[in-house]
Amino acid sequence: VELLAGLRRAVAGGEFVLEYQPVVDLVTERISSVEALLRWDMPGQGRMSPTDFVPVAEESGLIVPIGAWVLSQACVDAADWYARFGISVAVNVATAQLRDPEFVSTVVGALRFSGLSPQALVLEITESTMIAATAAETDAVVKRLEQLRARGIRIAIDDFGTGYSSLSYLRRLPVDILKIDRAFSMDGPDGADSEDTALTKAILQLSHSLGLSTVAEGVETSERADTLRELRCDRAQGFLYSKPVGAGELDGLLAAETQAT
Ligand code: G
Ligand code: G
Ligand code: MN
Ligand code: NA
Repeated sequence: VELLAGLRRAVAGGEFVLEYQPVVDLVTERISSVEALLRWDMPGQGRMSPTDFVPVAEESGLIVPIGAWVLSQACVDAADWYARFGISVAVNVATAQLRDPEFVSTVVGALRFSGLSPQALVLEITESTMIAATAAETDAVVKRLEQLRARGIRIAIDDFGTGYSSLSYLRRLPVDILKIDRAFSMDGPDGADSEDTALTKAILQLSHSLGLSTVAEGVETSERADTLRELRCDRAQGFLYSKPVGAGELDGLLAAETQAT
């Protein structure tokens, strides 16, 4: 209850900030996009991680206004990076946002306000979006995603491989990008064990045969990056390249990369 009251105040009080984690092209090793990650700076109490407050925000429905703020802030920040560096931005979208009939106009509004090109925006949804949804809800979500894609916005499936209905879900949802969960890069000496690598290989074959672009999450070692490159994974994200950083720091990373060429 206390957390919920705090979250209500946070929306109005400007207590949220965004960090950005680079996503690197495995061939060029340059930043091609960033993922926006929400942080809550509680006055006098430090920063709280989204894993601790997003579930509460989802249950209470507060994720809808919070998510609208995330979208508009991320689009404003990314408009500059896209213009200067061609970088796109990925925003996490909760199930409650996708079920909101106003969601398409919220996204379109954020693009208009910021001037960001729809081609520079990716929406990350998770496999759990379809679990416990009625057929009518599923149809409504699919229709919204199709409307967004028709405008040039891309859709990514986040944390792929850890949910329940991965394959049927891929058939149903209009998606462009598949993000392989970091669980597949975490367990062994090169960051993954042989079983993880076999599964990663199968996921990459599947995604490529469906014409999807691929991002591996949680890449912490150059050995893992080499394996992923050999398996033709397109892009990677993880501590090997950068942890999530503030907008100012990301700006510095992008500028340094441009100077290096
Ligand atoms: O980077 P980090 O440890 O903070 O992310 C933890 C989790 O919180 C991730 O699963 C991520 O998808 C989720 N998350 C981060 N930012 C947002 C956001 O803006 N909206 C939603 N719905 N989830 C987010
Ligand atoms: O949206 P998603 O569930 O992918 O959220 C990304 C989460 O993963 C964030 O909490 C982020 O801080 C975390 N993360 C990003 N890179 C790495 C990594 O290389 N290793 C680990 N263990 N966590 C990571
Ligand atoms: Mn994500
Ligand atoms: Na993820």
